[in-house]
Amino acid sequence: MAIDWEEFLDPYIQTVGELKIKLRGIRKQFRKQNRHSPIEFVTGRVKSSESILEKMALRGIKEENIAQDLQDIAGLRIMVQFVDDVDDVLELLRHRHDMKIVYERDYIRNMKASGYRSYHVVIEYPVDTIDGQKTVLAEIQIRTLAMNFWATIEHSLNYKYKGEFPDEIKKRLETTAKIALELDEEMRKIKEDIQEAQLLFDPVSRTLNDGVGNSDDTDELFR
Ligand code: 0O2
Ligand code: 0O2
Repeated sequence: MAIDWEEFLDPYIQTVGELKIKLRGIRKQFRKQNRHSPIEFVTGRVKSSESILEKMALRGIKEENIAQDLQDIAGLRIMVQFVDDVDDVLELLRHRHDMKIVYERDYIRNMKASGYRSYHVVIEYPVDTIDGQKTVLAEIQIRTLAMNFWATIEHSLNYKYKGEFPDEIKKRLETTAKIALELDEEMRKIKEDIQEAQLLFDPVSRTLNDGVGNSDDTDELFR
């Protein structure tokens, strides 16, 4: 029996649309309060029927099992500035009442052999349709800008090589993954050092700034 793709994908399209608005809304709320947002930006996509069929064939997934076995038909990506922000985003997601986390895959602490790093959560998300409520699975990938930079480029190169990188390229990609990891670590340290310095000097600078009118130039990152 052929799948009616439009009917099948509709709830996923709705899910991605709703989640993009909700997750971008979190960023807006932080910004309004002049607080550092753990979310930098959000993207989302629905897997195409061609990619679904390809993955089904690759993994031997039967038609009746796609909704359960293919967890990233609805895919959201949350980009963050610092590695620590990943935990803050996870906390935010865990406390929400409109979704339920069902799986977590931590490829940040457990980097993939390719060099890929990201934190994946699979959620159950209920969508209201005119035919009633339907719960679908969606995958949210949480990653820093450096992880995203690496994964985006590796993914596009992968496409060219159809997943079969020559050994030399594989090695160089592993090296760049290590550089991205070091970049994240160095950025984390810089942030910590600046925060520490601010804690030490802030009372004085505030006193100095009093009446001068420039006491409000602290970056939102450190509020
Ligand atoms: P703005 O004003 O750019 O912040 P849509 O749902 O129509 O808004 P669409 O077409 O589905 O977006 O695209 P997608 O791929 O889901 O998301 C694109 C959003 O991610 C856009 O933001 C891009 O600006 C943002 N984006 C993509 N790459 C980067 C990046 O490297 N840095 C930053 N800061 N943002 C990026 P918006 O929400 O459309 O609005
Ligand atoms: P897309 O939509 O093109 O990104 P598997 O799919 O076999 O790797 P699993 O358990 O289904 O494994 O899912 P997993 O590993 O939690 O997440 C798979 C998704 O993570 C991939 O989606 C990629 O988006 C991302 N990913 C995983 N490994 C890599 C990697 O080595 N490089 C890059 N760039 N991304 C990776 P898809 O299905 O490949 O499709």
